[in-house]
Amino acid sequence: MRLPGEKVEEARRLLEETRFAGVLTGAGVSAESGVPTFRGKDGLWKQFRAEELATPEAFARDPGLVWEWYRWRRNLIREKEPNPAHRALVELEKRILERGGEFGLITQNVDGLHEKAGSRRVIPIHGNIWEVRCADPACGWKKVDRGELDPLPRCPECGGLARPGVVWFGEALPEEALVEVERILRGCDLFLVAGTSGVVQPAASFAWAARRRGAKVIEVNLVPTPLTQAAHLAFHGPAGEILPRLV
Ligand code: BV8
Ligand code: ZN
Repeated sequence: MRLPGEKVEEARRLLEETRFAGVLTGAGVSAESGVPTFRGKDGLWKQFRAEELATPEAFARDPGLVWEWYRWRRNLIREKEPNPAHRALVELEKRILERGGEFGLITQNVDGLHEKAGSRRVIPIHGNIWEVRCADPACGWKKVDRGELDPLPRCPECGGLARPGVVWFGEALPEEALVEVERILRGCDLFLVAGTSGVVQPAASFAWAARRRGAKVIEVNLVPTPLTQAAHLAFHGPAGEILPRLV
């Protein structure tokens, strides 16, 4: 059993030597900003179930209820600020790019806090809760709107229903995001997974894919997850404390 100090030293060495780092974040990275996670004890979905709300079927059945949940979440997180976990990832990106390395931050989070903290190479694979778009894909209207929304927002182009600009269960991830993810998984020599329960696919398979291609994997999460087995180094505790120590 390696002493924590040795583990920290080894993780720091990997972060200093990497030529191409990939990162995957989940709700745990935003937890210390006061953004509720999905499945933890204060989980968002405790009172709701994903199948009831974050699916096209739920929206077709009761768009008002689905919008009520997203408007509640938007109001809850609008004033939240990035925490030290987000800032450590901004610092990591800056250092790696400054020394001519490659960097990509894949996030499952839809709260926009990585961008708010200053991360540049962000790939939001599950969309953006601040984006509103036409529910009819043929229409194509969309807009980032951080304001208060109507109970049932309409598309100004075609008058149809608008929907949150996020990826629901059963929906494919954006093609351009998947292309970028593939480039990272193929090229990275280090893959850092932070604040995700490793349940949702396809994101939960990224660390395994990176490891299979020879990358070193580091996990930072409050508790062990199915991804702990994929990690060469796993740190269990708050990301807001651990990430700044590693970076
Ligand atoms: C797809 C956007 C195919 C919306 C989200 C079986 C049955 C049914 C479906 C499936 C199935 N098996 C696989 C599927 C597919 C499904 C899936 O994975 N289901 C799971 C539930 C089994 N996946 C999909 O449907 C995906 N699409 O597969 O499409 C396809 C292909 C082609 C054509 C058509 C279709 C789409 C998945 C995207 C769903 N959208 N979000 C919204 O936000 O409302 S997912 C949602 O979960 C969020 O994005 C969230 O980020 C994500 C993952 O959750 P986590 O981020 O990990 O958060 P969680 O709370 O779970 O964990 C937080 C962790 O942090 C915990 O471990 C906690 O301990 C830790 N933590 C807490 N505090 C801290 C901390 N760590 C560190 N520090 C702290 N302070
Ligand atoms: Zn429209």
